[in-house]
Amino acid sequence: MRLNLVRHPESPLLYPNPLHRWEAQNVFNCAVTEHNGLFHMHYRAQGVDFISHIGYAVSADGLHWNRLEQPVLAPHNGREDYRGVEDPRITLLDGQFYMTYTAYGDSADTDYYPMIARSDNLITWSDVGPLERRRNKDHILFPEKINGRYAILHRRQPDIWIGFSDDLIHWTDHSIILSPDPELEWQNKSIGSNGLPIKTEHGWLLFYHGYGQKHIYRHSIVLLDLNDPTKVIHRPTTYIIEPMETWEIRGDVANVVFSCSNNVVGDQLYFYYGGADRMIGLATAPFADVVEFARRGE
Ligand code: BMA
Repeated sequence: MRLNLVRHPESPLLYPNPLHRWEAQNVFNCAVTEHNGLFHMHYRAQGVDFISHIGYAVSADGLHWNRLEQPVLAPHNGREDYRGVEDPRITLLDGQFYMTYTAYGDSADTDYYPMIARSDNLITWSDVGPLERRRNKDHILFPEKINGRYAILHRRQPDIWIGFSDDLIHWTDHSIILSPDPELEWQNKSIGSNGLPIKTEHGWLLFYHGYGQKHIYRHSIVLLDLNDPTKVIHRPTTYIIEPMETWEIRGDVANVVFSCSNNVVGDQLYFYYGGADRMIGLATAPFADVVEFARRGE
């Protein structure tokens, strides 16, 4: 069995806004959080200076969005002044919202850091700290503790790692859970996690992206053990979405679909993604098919 996500007819949903300097050039990789009957979107945006900010939009249906005039997260740590803050992913954990984002500096030794921030209201954020002080990104917190400890997925290139913590500040016991499959041309150079892992009775559904020599970003799913997510239960070899539309093939970075958000909305999967690092799109699939693919897909 294979799975092909279907583009929503109203997609792309969000475009750059030339009236706002900070989001005039590109709006792309976003996290969508469904909470108290509303959809909240945090998205990466770039202005003509290409410094990334995190913007916020709200929606009643997950399709039509109203944005704030100002970003909710701007470079604020000195080291991010060069490239900014990127790729938000959001987890509701212990009654608070956590945003994991990439802080992109310019010096060769720091380059980019994996950051964690906290919020009560999804608008004002304060930093908890970096997951670690080394090149790392594509990090996302699990929505609950696992065996009494916080758990986080992250990416020390080219692999997907997991780490654990008692306090969200000190992270230990890091190990690789998934490496690029050398047999699969579409992902044999690098892989990384997408959005929040989804808990099912069969295990954690982890959406991940990968690319090969041609640098085309594609996505698939892997099923992880519920109590021990270092264990892979099933790993289909096919992908579920690849760049096809003009705005996914041509944009700021060619041939990219990149997701930080995989939501279950009713009985559907809502897979929000950036197209060619320029616009925001949505693809869907019946969630039952997604689970079946994760369990037994080719
Ligand atoms: C990754 C991240 C994403 C981006 C992708 C494709 O490394 O920087 O934000 O969408 O590259 O350019």
